[in-house]
Amino acid sequence: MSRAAERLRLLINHLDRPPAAITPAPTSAQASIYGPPQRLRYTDDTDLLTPDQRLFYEKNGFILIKNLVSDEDIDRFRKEFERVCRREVKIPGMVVMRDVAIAKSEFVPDQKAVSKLQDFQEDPELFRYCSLPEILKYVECFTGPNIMAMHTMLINKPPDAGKKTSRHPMHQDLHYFPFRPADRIVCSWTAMERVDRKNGCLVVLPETHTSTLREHDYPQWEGGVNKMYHGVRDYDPALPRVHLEMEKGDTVFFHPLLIHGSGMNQTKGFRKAISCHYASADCYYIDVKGTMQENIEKEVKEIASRKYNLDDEITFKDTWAFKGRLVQGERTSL
Ligand SMILES: O=C(O)CCC(=O)C(=O)O
Repeated sequence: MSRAAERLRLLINHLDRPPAAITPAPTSAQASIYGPPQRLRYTDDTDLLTPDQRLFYEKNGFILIKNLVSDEDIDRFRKEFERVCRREVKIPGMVVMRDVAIAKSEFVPDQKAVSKLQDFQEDPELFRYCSLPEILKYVECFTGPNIMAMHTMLINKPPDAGKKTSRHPMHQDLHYFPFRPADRIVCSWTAMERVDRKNGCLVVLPETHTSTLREHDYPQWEGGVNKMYHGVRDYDPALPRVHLEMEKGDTVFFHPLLIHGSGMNQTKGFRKAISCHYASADCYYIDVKGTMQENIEKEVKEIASRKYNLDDEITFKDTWAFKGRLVQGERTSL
């Protein structure tokens, strides 16, 4: 057993112990409650995460790793983003999203600001992010060794024009995914500059990854809401929240059921982050017909059919199978 695994075993044994109190000697039924340590559900032992880090993720549904991606790589991603905005490169399949309210772009004047690039799997420079060994070694702790990059984004949160449209409603990423099991999916999100409450850092509700998928829809926001930005219909606003303030290169890994979102960008700068959702290649597709995910299925199919001129032939599963890319191991299922 590795040193980390041994320490974890000791920690779990410690946590599993009954509270220190004078109790009668356990009966055989009670003794079984305090039997062998529970298997950890959300993380694997790959000798990378320390026992404390594993327990933190198991309990909270996220973990922040400082200084994981180099400045040099981030500067290269930024340059490629600028090239896309200036239309110097055209990437097949990439979706360039524009903010509903901001009518001035960073790199192309007199245009709506690019708020997000989605599906950059055909852009070799941006897709390098998804194959970075320093990211994949963490991803493997959650997905296991066969890893698919399923969903890629570069988020460029624009300065808010006063309508609060730069906010991202609180949501669970699993709402968008027709594959399971959820515990073998993880998101990596890397800050491309300092992110804090002023420019709209990520906000997470710890421990919500242990609950189930909730109903999502467009929030009723007065100033409007960006396309595909669905939010959880009802969650307890009193739940504790953590604002993830991060420096350039810091990376957070989080579970797809963790409720999260991001606040308004109250600065004049565009807040940038790059992100990928990974899934174990051993995951399987599900049919979302008749489930709460039907609304997102309908929207995605409409967009894909329009984009590829395919009428109704394309399925929700097709849209995912088409953009998923193997980044480690074997493409066993997805
Ligand atoms: O970067 C952000 O502001 C939030 C991104 C996010 O949660 C998402 O796109 O699902």
